[in-house]
Amino acid sequence: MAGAVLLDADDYVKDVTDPKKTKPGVKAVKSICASCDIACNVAIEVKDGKVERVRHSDNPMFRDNICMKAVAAPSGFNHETRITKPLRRVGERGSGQWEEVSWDEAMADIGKRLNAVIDQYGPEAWAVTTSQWNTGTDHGLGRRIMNHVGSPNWISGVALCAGNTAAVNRMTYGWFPAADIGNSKCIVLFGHNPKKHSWVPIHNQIQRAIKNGAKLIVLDPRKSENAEQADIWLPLKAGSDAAMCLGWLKVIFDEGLYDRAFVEKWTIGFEELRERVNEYPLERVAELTGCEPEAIAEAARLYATGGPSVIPWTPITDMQRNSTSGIRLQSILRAVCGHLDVPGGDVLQGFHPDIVPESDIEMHYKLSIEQQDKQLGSDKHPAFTYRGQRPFLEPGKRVWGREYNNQLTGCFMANPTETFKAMAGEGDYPVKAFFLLGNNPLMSYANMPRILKGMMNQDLIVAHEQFMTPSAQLADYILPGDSWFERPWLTDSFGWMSFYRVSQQAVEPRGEAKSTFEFWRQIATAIGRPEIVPWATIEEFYDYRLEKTGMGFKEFSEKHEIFFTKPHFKKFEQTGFATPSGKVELKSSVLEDLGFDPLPYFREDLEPSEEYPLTMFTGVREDEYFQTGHRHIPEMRKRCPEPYLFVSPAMADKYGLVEDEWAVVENSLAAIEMKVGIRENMPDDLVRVPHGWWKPETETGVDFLSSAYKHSDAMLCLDDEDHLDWEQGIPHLKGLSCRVRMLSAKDT
Ligand SMILES: Nc1nc2c(c(=O)[nH]1)N[C@H]1C(S)=C(S)[C@@H](COP(=O)(O)OP(=O)(O)OC[C@H]3O[C@@H](n4cnc5c(=O)[nH]c(N)nc54)[C@H](O)[C@@H]3O)O[C@H]1N2
Ligand SMILES: Nc1nc2c(c(=O)[nH]1)N[C@H]1C(S)=C(S)[C@@H](COP(=O)(O)OP(=O)(O)OC[C@H]3O[C@@H](n4cnc5c(=O)[nH]c(N)nc54)[C@H](O)[C@@H]3O)O[C@H]1N2
Ligand code: SF4
Ligand SMILES: [Mo]
Repeated sequence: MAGAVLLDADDYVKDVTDPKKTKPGVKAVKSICASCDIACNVAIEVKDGKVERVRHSDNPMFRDNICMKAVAAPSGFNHETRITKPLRRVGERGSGQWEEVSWDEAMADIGKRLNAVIDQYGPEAWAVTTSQWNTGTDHGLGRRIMNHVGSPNWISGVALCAGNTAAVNRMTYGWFPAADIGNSKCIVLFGHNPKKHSWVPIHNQIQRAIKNGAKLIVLDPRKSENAEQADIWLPLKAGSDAAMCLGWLKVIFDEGLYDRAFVEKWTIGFEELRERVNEYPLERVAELTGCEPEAIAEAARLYATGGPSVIPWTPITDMQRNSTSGIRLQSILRAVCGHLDVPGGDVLQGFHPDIVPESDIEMHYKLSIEQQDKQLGSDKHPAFTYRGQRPFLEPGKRVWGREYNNQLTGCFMANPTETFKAMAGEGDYPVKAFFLLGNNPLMSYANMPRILKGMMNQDLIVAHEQFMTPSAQLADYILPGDSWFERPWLTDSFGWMSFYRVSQQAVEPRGEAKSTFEFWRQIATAIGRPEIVPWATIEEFYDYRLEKTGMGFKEFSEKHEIFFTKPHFKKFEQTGFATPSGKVELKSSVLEDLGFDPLPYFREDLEPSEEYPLTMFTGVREDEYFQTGHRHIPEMRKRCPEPYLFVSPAMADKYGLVEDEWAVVENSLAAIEMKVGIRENMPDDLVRVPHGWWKPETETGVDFLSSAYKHSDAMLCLDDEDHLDWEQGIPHLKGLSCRVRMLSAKDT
């Protein structure tokens, strides 16, 4: 880590906010940062084909949206450890030894071996994991090829983050709404904690709304940065969000604070919901959540009457064993309080009328129903699979103009746990070929030991990556991925909102790095199906998508930084909702038909045991890193060199935990090592475990995995049925039992 300067976090962005500081001879290129998944518009300054610096956008609309990760990005992408040539495994899987090959050689072999797996086991034996946003240019092309070939087994980190929220929101009102934070009068954050260096645009929107008089309600067991600023802070128990929502509804119904006219005209199942909610009197909710009844009631009243209010999307309820109920309850609150599709509320945006969306590029209709039904997880946990989302095809067409509306890419996914079981030989059928693009799957789902077993059991693993991640270390081929400096980009806001933004290519790719667009184009050719991706270049592909605007990509990207139509509210008054009934389904017909409780409920939380008396959650993102990435960047690593667990002073006293010393966190699955951070704002019964730690500077190969065994939270994340949400089958990361002790000499 030599040479890195330790700056105050804000110093990184202070210097880059003044465009006058652009040096002579330097060209500023319009770009979108993809160093995390919120995609800020920024500018890249280029001289002699090299990136000089990343600074804020010239457009005043985006001026404040930049964080230190963007400023440090050149250091990250120019790093000596970046993979710049295709690599082929030498020796056994996970040997850690590689030889350089050409793209052509790699593709020829990959195509042959993928076809062999498909011939022997069927197309469903090919699974892909990706995270659309990191790679930017995937644009649904992976899905398109899989749909043509016949595999439904696509998974992504969005199963634990926003993709699943989209799928579950559809069960209530047919589309996942986006919060109009800027015009809102009351903002409710369920744990979600955007900061100056963590999703800065959302942080800025919240700050502006507060300046304009909006109230802030924060639900968080820890006094987070947003909780500090809140008008009401509810320090609820980890994992109890759904119980809290039931309590809010109880107050709102009992006190008549809901929008009666909307409920009568636009909802079904109100009486049944009301009966269910009556099972949750405030005393019970207070016990389940650990919050004061009066504070719960006060927050509920403010949300219902202080509007227009928003409940912005939060990943916190995406990762709980009550996730489906939690997400459904948030959607029900929006609807019954009249905050749905109104200015300052949660808005159903739909598609942009003039641009071909990724939902169309994916061509899901090409995948036969027979193959769709083989999707792993469909039977046990169908909520976001083809089976669970099929009832929305006809309503989607009626309201939004197309059958397959793949919002946040989360509406037609296989279940990750079931996919890893199939890879490990523990499923209904084998998965034998696994592709990973811009995702570090070993560490970004639950139960890393089983993911490892599954990966070691593959005939073919192909990684499209920038760095030698623990997952890439297990591949047969690693193909070098380009960076967001090195490609143009047309983003469609995750297929969630109707606006598009553009990024221009600033510099040439390093070495032989290529985009995911190019990766998929070459894969289609390698398997003998070039017609599936008929565009020769990404610009040509964008030209096709933009045809209706009358502009090619070049002109479009020069003219526009953001492209949208005028917002239009209460569209449901013309079209109804995109649910089977056309109404807001407080009682979900789809969940009922799938054999689940159609009403939201609270499955009481897991009790800590004598052996594992503490409760932990994974989360509180570090400002310096995005997810499992960036630990190689010296400037960032110097600021945050080691993984830290957080405990309260009382917990530290009780268990003899010493600040800045190494401790062990363990549960029934594994034990990992973290340094101890004693934090006044932690409650006395809760441990914070950070996500995504490995050390790129340490030894590679399956025996070491660059210290991922030692530090990855995924080692501790359980995925037995007790720890999975019933409807979706996603794991409980907010309220796991564990114990903590100091690391002793015998551990090392
Ligand atoms: N156990 C556990 N799992 C989790 C979470 C958790 O807290 N705990 N959090 C969940 C959440 S909130 C999310 S959003 C997901 C995130 O899941 P992902 O967004 O998939 O994040 P990572 O798994 O860190 O994988 C990112 C990888 O992409 C690579 N990469 C970055 N940019 C590019 C690019 O342009 N091209 C290519 N080819 N590669 C690129 C990086 O080097 C990195 O290795 O994970 C979820 N999974
Ligand atoms: N710098 C940086 N910024 C990022 C990311 C990053 O990796 N680095 N990742 C991005 C991504 S993909 C995501 S999803 C977001 C995640 O970021 P956030 O949505 O802000 O989530 P976290 O930081 O994991 O945790 C937020 C809060 O949840 C609280 N919490 C823990 N358990 C519970 C619970 O059961 N209920 C409730 N209500 N609260 C709970 C914690 O105390 C914590 O204060 O950040 C994004 N921004
Ligand atoms: S918050 Fe930071 S890392 Fe994320 S997109 Fe914006 S500038 Fe990039
Ligand atoms: Mo996320």
